[in-house]
Amino acid sequence: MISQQNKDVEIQSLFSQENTSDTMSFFHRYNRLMSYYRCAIMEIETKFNVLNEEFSLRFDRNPINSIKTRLKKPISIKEKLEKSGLPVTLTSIEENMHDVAGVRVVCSFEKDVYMLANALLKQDDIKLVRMKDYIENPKPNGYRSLHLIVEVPIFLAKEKKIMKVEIQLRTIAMDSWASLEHQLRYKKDFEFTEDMANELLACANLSRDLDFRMDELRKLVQIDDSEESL
Ligand code: 0O2
Repeated sequence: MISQQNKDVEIQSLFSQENTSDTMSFFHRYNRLMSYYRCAIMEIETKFNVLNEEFSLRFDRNPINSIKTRLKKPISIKEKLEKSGLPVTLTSIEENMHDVAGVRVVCSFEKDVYMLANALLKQDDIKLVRMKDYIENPKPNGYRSLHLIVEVPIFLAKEKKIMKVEIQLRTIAMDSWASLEHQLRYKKDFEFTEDMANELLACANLSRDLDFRMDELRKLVQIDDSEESL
């Protein structure tokens, strides 16, 4: 088990560009920033849980299968900033990074992905920074998901902070494909071959067909649970 002290030393070495003459102050500021991101994750997760609850009450079904959240690890933050040639400092994290706080919403149907995204974006405290629709335009490797970068306010005792959160919305089929692809691509001591990439692309096409056919089934039993009727 890594002690808090070891963790602090590790973080300090990662952020060596930061003026760390006042070590305590640095850790305090780093932990405070991460705590703000955790609060932003909680805000977004609650918003999706509220939408799920409302939908469940009105239409007797849950559009959300699961919600996963994560805070980006210090080493991944450093690597991403360095890759973009940006300073590895706390100010730089706040100004340049938009995926320190991540929320992944897994839905039963493709239609629910868009319904939930639209319902969230209509909320007057949410500001859309960027949207990437990899469902409409899948990546060449077959990856599909709807990505949103949003700003959400968090209310502290004496101030309001606006924090960025990356939200990924996808179906169960898209999620299982992405999870398998991620495992294969990052597996150590293992060559990711062209054949495997081709097979993954074929699986992505199958998963798209599966989503389409599941949606046809949904339509057969569908009560009117379109977004407009909410
Ligand atoms: P992690 O650990 O999941 O956070 P940007 O974030 O804007 O600098 P980019 O590539 O424009 O970089 O962002 P994009 O396209 O919105 O994708 C960001 C995240 O989407 C990735 O985060 C992955 O989680 C996921 N993703 C994107 N493409 C793929 C893919 O081909 N396969 C899988 N499995 N996931 C993908 P990170 O930072 O890679 O990692």
